[in-house]
Amino acid sequence: MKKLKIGITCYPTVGGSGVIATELGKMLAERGHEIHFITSSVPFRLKKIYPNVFFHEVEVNNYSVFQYPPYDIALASKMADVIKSEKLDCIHVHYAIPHAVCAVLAREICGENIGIITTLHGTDISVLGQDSTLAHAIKYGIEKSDIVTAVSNSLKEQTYELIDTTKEIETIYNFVDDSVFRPIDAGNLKEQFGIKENERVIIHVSNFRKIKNLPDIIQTFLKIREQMPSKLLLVGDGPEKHRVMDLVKNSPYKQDILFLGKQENVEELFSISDLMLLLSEKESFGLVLLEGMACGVPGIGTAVGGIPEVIEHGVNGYIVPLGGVEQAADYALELLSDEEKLNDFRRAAISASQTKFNSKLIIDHYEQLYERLAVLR
Ligand code: GMT
Repeated sequence: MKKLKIGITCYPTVGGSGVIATELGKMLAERGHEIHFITSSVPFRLKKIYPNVFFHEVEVNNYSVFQYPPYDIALASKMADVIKSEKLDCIHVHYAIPHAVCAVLAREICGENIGIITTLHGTDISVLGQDSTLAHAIKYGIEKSDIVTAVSNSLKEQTYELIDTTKEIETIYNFVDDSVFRPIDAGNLKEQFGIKENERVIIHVSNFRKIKNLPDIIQTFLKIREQMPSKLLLVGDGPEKHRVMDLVKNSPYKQDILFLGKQENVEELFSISDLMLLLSEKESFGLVLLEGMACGVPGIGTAVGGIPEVIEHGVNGYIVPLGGVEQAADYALELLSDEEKLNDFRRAAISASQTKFNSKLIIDHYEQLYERLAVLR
């Protein structure tokens, strides 16, 4: 197979879309392709040095005449430079807004026939539900892309509902790096957190945005804790954190809720966990569920967006309606008190991460799309 030169643009900070874009870049580099990240900072999971991975920083000059720094124009201009100077075969952008629109503009600026692949991750489409002023720009970014993918069937359908387009959208599920996300021996980590042998460990990992519905995570845990010795690990940080701290401050089980903040090696925390909760109001996929599943942690998630495509109800986790705190707690208690069933769910979770979400097959799929685009050059 011909080695390709692929440009990748994403939000490089913490977030599932940035994780997927970065992991994709790393795995493609390991297959010998040349990867050019065009982003505002080095993607946060790009820890290792690869001789065939390059980073092109988008710098925005904040001249006093500009009311807002022109990031999108700076990005398009940088993309145009890199397309020309590095002779890219194609460019893969994550998010229609602003990245797909910037890529289309870059193509115009440099006057080259470069193929654009856009992956939709959810937030730009769900924002549209509230902010119709961006509708035309999102539609334009989607329709001018050569290939559009979405991370779940649910997101694909939602896109068609909100955007009047006949553009073909292909679902390509998210994946995880299974050399990192796998059951590992976390040594005496449980002990270090003061978790006793007889206690079950429940974990929630997110950016603590309102849509992550933290109050339901707390309510569910408190119902579990009333019946069973257990600890809740809350991993992450964000706008809702203080509200959540307020919610638990008068609870008799306050000491069983551990706020761990942002953590780098979440796989170690998954490896001491028995169950994950993701009770979001919106979620196009829920990458964190898959990370946990690959480490052998079954999840309970809401019947929202792509979550039911990730969790197979009654096999590797449970699906509850949004706001279904009672059901979530009942399922959790049932599973956590039956060792045999829990082990079956753990095995099924690992198996799904290796089959339905097999990283090798998913990278193969993206590679085929890049090849289709490269022939346009
Ligand atoms: O969910 C977030 O707050 C971050 C956002 C992002 O841009 O990373 O996540 C979106 O993309 C992820 C990767 O595809 C998905 O796993 C998340 O479900 C999706 N978030 C939403 O749809 C709200």
